[in-house]
Amino acid sequence: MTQPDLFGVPEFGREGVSLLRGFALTDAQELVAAIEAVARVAPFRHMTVPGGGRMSVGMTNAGIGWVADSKGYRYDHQDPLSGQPWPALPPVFTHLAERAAQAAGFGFTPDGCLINRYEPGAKMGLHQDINEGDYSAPIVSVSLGLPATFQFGGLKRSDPVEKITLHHGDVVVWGGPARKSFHGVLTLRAGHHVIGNHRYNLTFRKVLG
Ligand code: MD6
Ligand code: FE
Repeated sequence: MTQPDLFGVPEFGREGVSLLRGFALTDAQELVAAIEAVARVAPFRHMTVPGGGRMSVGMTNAGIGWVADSKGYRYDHQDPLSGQPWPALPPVFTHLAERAAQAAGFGFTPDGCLINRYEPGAKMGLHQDINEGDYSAPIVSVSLGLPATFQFGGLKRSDPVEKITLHHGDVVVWGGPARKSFHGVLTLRAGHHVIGNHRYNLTFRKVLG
């Protein structure tokens, strides 16, 4: 069932963040098929971060891609595994991201999408998304599959965090004063879901200013 936009209601009233419950539900099957098509060309991989750790979340990209390696974090047109350009943004991705941004009051066309795959046990530590060229653009985040606990903090790592469960089909649009907030995902708990027993997250960005 599609639920209404909950922006501004007590469940989640943070300025600059809109939680669109179920916004991607009607497109979910097509989105998953598109993710799997991207992953046949550019497989999910566990990137190594500059400190030497291996990320527990599997990642791939469409459009301009986010890459981590021992030298740092950056955006790149090419997949370092293949030396080929990342697969193009599937039209179903772009269209959904544009509609979600519009529903949240932003004009936005993404040029890149980081695709995260969480198996049970995977997590993402608190971080800021600060490698993009255009901070006036929001980030549109789509959750598919198993539910996860998302943590929203403030502009400092030490600021208190608020937790919210993101379910299959939920979309978060995140911009303006919230754009550089710390955030993360708690360890994914095992469960069963019709799309597979994992979670996908799509984060759409405007990388080029
Ligand atoms: C995730 N999301 O939900 C990871 N970043 O799996 C993010 O890191 C994220 O959801 C910026 C804005 C929205 C997000
Ligand atoms: Fe992020």
